Amino acid sequence: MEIVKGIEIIDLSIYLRKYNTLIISDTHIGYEESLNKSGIFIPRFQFKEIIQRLEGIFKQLKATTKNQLDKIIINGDIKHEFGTISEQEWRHTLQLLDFLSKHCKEIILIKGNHDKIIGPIAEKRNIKVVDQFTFDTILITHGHIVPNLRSYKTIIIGHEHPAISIHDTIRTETYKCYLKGTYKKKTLIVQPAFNLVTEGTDVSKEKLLSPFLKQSLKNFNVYVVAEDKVLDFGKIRGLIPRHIP
Ligand SMILES: [Mn+2]
Repeated sequence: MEIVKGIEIIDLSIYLRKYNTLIISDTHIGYEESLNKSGIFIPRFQFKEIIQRLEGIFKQLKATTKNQLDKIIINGDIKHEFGTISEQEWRHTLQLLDFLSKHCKEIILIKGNHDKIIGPIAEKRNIKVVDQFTFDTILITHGHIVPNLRSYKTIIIGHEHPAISIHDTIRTETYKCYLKGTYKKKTLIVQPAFNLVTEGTDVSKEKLLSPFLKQSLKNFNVYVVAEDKVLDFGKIRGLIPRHIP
């Protein structure tokens, strides 16, 4: 689904057709291990599911593009732990990078707030780590800080892990979602996390983290990712009028 001219959503990834580039964000590899360490016992299934989900995306891409991707950009927080690199993080992060490198010419890692010590992993595979990446008027940055926005027209961030609860008469379900709105008159796109352990932060209820989102979201558009479909749910304000300031 194209949400801005030239910017398409494929499941949990963004595809920039003109630049033949795929963007994913916030895989948070090692998240389960860190939950385990704090006494929360959940099985470690995430890595396998991330790979399966990516395989589905590459399959969808192949249907419309002939060539291999030029770039895959990971827009921050590829791994979870702040201060250390755990054994699982080392192993799975390298395996993920190796898997992605089979599908593109170049991988770019954008630094997230969890990526204080991503250097050693990136060096092992000769991968560039940058604070942000740009294509002409598009700025791609993690979203925990607002950099110099110059004359960019479109900003793509992750970091927030947006999700939204949908109510029907019987129950409430939470889905990962994209948000599209504005920030300082620029188009702002917030990408859901590729972390498959949790859906993320319910943007209609919870306090948001990103300085880009310290504003009213009522006019933001919501695109819900439900299984393998992306659905346009219109404006947040129409979805859950009582919760939005
Ligand atoms: Mn983050």
